[in-house]
Amino acid sequence: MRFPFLFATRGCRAVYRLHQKQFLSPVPPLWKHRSSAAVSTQLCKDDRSYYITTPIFYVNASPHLGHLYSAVLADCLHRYKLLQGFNSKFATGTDEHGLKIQQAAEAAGKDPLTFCTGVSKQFRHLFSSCNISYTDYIRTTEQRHREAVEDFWSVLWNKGLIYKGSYEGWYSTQDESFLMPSQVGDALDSLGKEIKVSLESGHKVEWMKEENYMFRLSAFQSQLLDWLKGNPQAVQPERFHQAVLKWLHEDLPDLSVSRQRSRLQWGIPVPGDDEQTIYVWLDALVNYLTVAGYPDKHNQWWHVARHVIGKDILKFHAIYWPAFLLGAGLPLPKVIHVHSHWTVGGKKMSKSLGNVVDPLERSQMFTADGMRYFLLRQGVPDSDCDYTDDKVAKLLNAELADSLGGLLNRCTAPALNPAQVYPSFCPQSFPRAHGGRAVREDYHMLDAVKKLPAVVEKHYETMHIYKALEAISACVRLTNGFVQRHTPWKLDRKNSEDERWVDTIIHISLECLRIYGTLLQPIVPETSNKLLSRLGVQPHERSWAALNFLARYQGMDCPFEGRALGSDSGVLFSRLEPHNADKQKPKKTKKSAN
Ligand code: ME8
Repeated sequence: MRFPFLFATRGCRAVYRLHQKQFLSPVPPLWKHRSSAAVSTQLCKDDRSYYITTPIFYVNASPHLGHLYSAVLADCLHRYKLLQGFNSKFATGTDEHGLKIQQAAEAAGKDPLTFCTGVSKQFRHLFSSCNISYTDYIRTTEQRHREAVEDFWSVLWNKGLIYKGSYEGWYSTQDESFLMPSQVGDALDSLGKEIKVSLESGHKVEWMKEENYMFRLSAFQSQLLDWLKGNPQAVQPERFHQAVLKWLHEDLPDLSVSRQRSRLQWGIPVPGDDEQTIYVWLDALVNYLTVAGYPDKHNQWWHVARHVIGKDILKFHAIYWPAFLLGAGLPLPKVIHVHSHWTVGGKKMSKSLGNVVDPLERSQMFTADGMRYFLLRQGVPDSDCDYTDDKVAKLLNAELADSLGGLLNRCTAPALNPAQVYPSFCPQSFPRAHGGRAVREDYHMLDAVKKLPAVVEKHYETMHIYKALEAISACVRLTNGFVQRHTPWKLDRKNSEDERWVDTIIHISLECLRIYGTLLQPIVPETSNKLLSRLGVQPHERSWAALNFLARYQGMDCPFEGRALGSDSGVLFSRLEPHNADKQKPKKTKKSAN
């Protein structure tokens, strides 16, 4: 028996035609899914486990700046949680199946696995060059992943959520995505031929019609709405949460989750049907479970999963993935952290425009920490940002070399700190009540630095890293202002009162630097290490719990007071000379962005 379904969308009618052949069992009751999500929230309350992921990246082309950005964001959150004493798992990796990869391997004249291994290694090399401290690097061609996908498929199948049908509609191989007619527009290809493209990505789409397996996505519309309405933090920032809600108020047709093997060989066969290959997005999304230990050992990690993704793959993560998970009776991700895109010269990076930024090359030019700092300081999750080499050089010179590096240099230079120690704080020079040598602005600075860890924590939690860095940078400026205001180099160390004041100024400045160095560890791990080592701060004194700014001012002991500084290993961050910055114009590259 056949049941035709017609889907109408914003004026475009009846283009998706789905013929249902089999109906195995009724859709499981809604309350079942709700209870699993509710349990997950409950379980998480006092949990010290944290699990963060990046998208797994397609291996059809070399890594580009956007890939590094996602990885740096996730790495920053992972490192931050470790500093807070969490047990954190951080996964990244490569997405290696699907038509797009099959075609790229063919074009390269390589067998698909050899091709994938080569590009996957490039991603790994980039990530290790940029200190991306993942704890698991997954490739979807691994056996452990295949087993997880097969199990996951079987669970959905056994629950009657997958059925054999036939799909007719638009498909974009570049995006590996099915599109509604309203998402498709007209365009001309490079030869002037009329083609259809995805309005969102600009990639070419083709009409496809084939027998395959369908997932009952439509059955989950109201549960997805309930989840999003009940968890306003589930998709962040807010504008993306709203975008998902909007999509969910439109049609939600069932989703094709396999392709005919004759068209797509490079993928995991459907269990029990060798004529069909599992749709690459279902395959890819399950990677997050594979890493967590699915199907047997995922409980510790799965209920605390957080995904960092770009805005381009929001629908897959905030609609398809939660629906699959609800179907499988698994908890939903705690948060989907979405970020916007990097453009170059105001345009999307693309091979044809020749404006693809090679992140490895840039991290060699600007150092790994330099690129990390730039991406996190300038990248705004809510809106697209434009990349230029000039901006990188200017920002790094101003904030890492001059402001932070200059402050460290001043306070540790033998001229001002001849004993090379963390000098004493004198409460009479800087009393809690006014009356010493400190002025109003100095109290304001102390107050700002005291509050800084809480401010940074708030922004790290919501992945507004640029706001955390803005706050740190403002405090660094205040500390530089403090030193500048009191010109300690003009004071006379032979006068004991002056000496106590000079020492107090340096003590406070080093305390500020210790706070900045500690808070910056997730952003610029090498530079922070250099800074903290120079201050003589031991590795076990670098956690969030050890922050405790200016204990002496609070009337407590300071473990650093009187301690010898660490050895001088040179400038904190070398200035980039303007002529270097000039040379760093975007080059044409052979590598592709999409
Ligand atoms: O979509 N700016 O892989 P992908 C910032 N394999 N980030 C960008 C970016 C840009 N211009 N371009 C890409 C896939 N990204 C799938 C994912 S997950 C189960 C499967 C980042 O290689 C961003 O995170 O096309 C985006 O979502 C991701 O790379 C897409 O990488």
